[in-house]
Amino acid sequence: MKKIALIFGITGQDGAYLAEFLIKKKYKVHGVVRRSSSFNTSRIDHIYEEPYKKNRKLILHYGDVTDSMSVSSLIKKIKPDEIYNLAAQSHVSVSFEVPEYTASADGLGALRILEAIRFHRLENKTRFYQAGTSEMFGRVKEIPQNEETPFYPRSPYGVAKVYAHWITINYREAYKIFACNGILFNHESPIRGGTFVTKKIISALCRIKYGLQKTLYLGNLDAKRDWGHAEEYVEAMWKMMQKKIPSDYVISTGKQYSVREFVDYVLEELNFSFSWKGKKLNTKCFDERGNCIIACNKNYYRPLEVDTLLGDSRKAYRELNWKPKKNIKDIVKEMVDYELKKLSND
Ligand code: NAP
Ligand code: F7E
Repeated sequence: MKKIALIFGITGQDGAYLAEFLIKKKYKVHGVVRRSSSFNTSRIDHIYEEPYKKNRKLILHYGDVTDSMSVSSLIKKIKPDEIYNLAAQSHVSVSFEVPEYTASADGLGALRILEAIRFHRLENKTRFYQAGTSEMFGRVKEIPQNEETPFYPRSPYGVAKVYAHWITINYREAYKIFACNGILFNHESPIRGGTFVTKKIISALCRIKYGLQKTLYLGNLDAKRDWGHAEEYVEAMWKMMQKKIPSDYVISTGKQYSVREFVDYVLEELNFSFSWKGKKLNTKCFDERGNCIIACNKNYYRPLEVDTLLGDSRKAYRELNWKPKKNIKDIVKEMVDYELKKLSND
């Protein structure tokens, strides 16, 4: 019998990689897609199968984690072996603008799924993965951060995810559901959303290189992040779900770089000669002809910042035999190559 997985958030970066990964592992994958007036399935179009096809490996359903009825009826109908809750309003900055929606989708979304598992008496069948985040550490209490580090979230996004984290543990302890939290640090890829800083930097600098754009505007260049590769991180999610006993795991590389250092790597990859001038909001970067190619703008600063994140994934290494393989330069190169190829095809 094939295992059945249900992915909430299948159209996102991680959802797409996870669906591909599970299909390769011979799962039957069900995915939940939000109805949208424009197409939102570009990341999974290559694995999409028409509904009239028999024995499909991938089946899509409309639904939304803010809508209990759709969550509950899908879980009742599909009776999955594994549920991955990747659905979220995942942009930290946007969460300050839509805090209530973020709380409902990112916080209560997890509860709605867990409650459906319990209500339909699937506690002994259905395993649950919650997409937790390093943003829960926020104003960090220790460096590096591990599974024991206390949370201090700094955004409505982080706060909502802390709720989801604890409700997952609560349902694990109260109802013995196999439920685990992945506490994932930033992870990127060529299919990363365009408004996250890595993809924004790479798309803009590639366009600047080819004379299609003049300047890239950014916010806080001093923030430090621990960046890994999304494809490797979805494997860690799956590994957590195969354990005998459910637990929570930090997934990270253990290396951190500032946003400015990330920019440097991209400029080097694109063979720019460049020089930085100024400080904080007045920081600018110039190319060899004296053109200002990067400037800061206060609109891209957040009401509160998470200054530094650095993960300690020794537990994942020990218990899951999981370790990241790609480093920051590999990630930058892969994303730059993808972007340049896209530009040359446009
Ligand atoms: P993403 O690209 O923004 O994808 C989010 C997914 O959630 C999309 O499929 C989105 O659908 C869906 N979604 C949003 N609101 C929904 C709702 N109300 N109901 C159902 N689906 C909804 O995010 P990602 O980078 O793949 O991240 C996956 C998960 O991991 C998220 O929960 C994120 O918060 C968490 N996380 C990400 C990182 C990271 O660095 N990438 C790190 C830690 C944790 P649409 O395509 O229609 O928008
Ligand atoms: O920002 C700074 C910004 O939006 C990274 C999500 O996947 O990872 C992600 O959240 C840093 C921040 O990611 C710009 O202030 C400077 O310090 O790429 P980001 P994030 O906020 O770390 C975590 C783990 C998640 O869980 C989230 O879902 O870069 N920054 N200038 C900027 N950030 C953006 N977006 N745009 C700028 O212009």
